[in-house]
Amino acid sequence: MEQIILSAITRHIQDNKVIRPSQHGFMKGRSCLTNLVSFDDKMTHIVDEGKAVDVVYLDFNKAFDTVSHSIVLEKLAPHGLDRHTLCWYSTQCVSGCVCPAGLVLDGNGGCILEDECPCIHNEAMYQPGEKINVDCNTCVCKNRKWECTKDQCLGTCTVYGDGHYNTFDDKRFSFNGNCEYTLVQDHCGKSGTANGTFRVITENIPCGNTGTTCSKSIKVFLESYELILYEEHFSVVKRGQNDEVPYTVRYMGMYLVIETTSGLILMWDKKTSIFIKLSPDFKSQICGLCGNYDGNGINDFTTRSQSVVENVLEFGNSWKVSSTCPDAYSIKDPCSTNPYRKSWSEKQCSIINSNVFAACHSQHAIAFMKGTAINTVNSSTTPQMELDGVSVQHVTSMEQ
Ligand SMILES: [Ca+2]
Repeated sequence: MEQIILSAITRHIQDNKVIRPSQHGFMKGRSCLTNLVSFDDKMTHIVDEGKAVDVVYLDFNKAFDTVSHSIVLEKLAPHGLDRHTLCWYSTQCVSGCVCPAGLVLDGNGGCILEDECPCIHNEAMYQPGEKINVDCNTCVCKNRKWECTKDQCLGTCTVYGDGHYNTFDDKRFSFNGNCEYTLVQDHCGKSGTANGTFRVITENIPCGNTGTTCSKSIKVFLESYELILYEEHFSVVKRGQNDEVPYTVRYMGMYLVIETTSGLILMWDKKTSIFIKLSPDFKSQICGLCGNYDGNGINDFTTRSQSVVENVLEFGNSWKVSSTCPDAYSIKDPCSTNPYRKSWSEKQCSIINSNVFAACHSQHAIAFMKGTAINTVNSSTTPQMELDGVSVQHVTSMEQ
């Protein structure tokens, strides 16, 4: 490559007669010998003419390679060598050149040592040594890679809005029926789970003129206790004799949190969102609309009779508590049944895609967008938008 550039520049210099014919050093076909012959010829001609000759010798050897690059570049520029060609000779950093040896680009136009390379998580950059939390684990950025603790985290099943579910194995689906349904229980008729310790049942409470869900009633069965969460209130029904209370109740911000001694944690926003958390000890030991928690989302549509089905209605209806309650039928797309509300609800929900939530966009805001827009279309009163449990009132006040 250097040879190609050199020959192109040499040709250009020769063609434009930048170097005088008296130059012999570093010229093709010329040497010290041709220099001597030429000098001798000129000198003898002058002597022949009877003139005196004085010779001054200068040793340029010492100046060799000591000429400042900037002076050379300054001299070459007027002879028609453009900026890009001169860049080959420049020792200064100029746009388009690479990082010095041993350094790498940092992605922001600077050069850094390889050890100082950042790590990336959800499109954000983190410097070496910085920590992030992923579920219950902590990850540290080291040598461009995340080094994480490997603690077993609690699994989470989420039920939100108007019949939207996300199972323990992260399968999302929508199912909207007007019966009581088993969300999760640990007595599934399999060996080792005959004696269950808990069962969570949910029922949608319709409102408005379209049958939209405005709240949920939740029943948690624990031994001889029945906990009822309904219309923002919490009540307990106790059956039989059992002095030891198998749960605790506390309030965390907008959530009511029930923690049972068997390891189930239920968070309720007192409206339509429920988060159920379970330790990995319950993996493959549970069943219901929250799936079987075996780490595989594909088999989460397992019916009460333990068969895996494709159809969400067949799956959902199998988890009815009362067999006399009518089956749910196919879900109508509210955007096509209420077209006049579609653009309004999209405008209302566009707040989730606005700058207020810019930092969340790479996380999961967009995934919730569809569900929230549909809920807004359905709602005949105030918008019932929820973003992973954050109400629209929260969102609006944040923006203001
Ligand atoms: Ca599963």
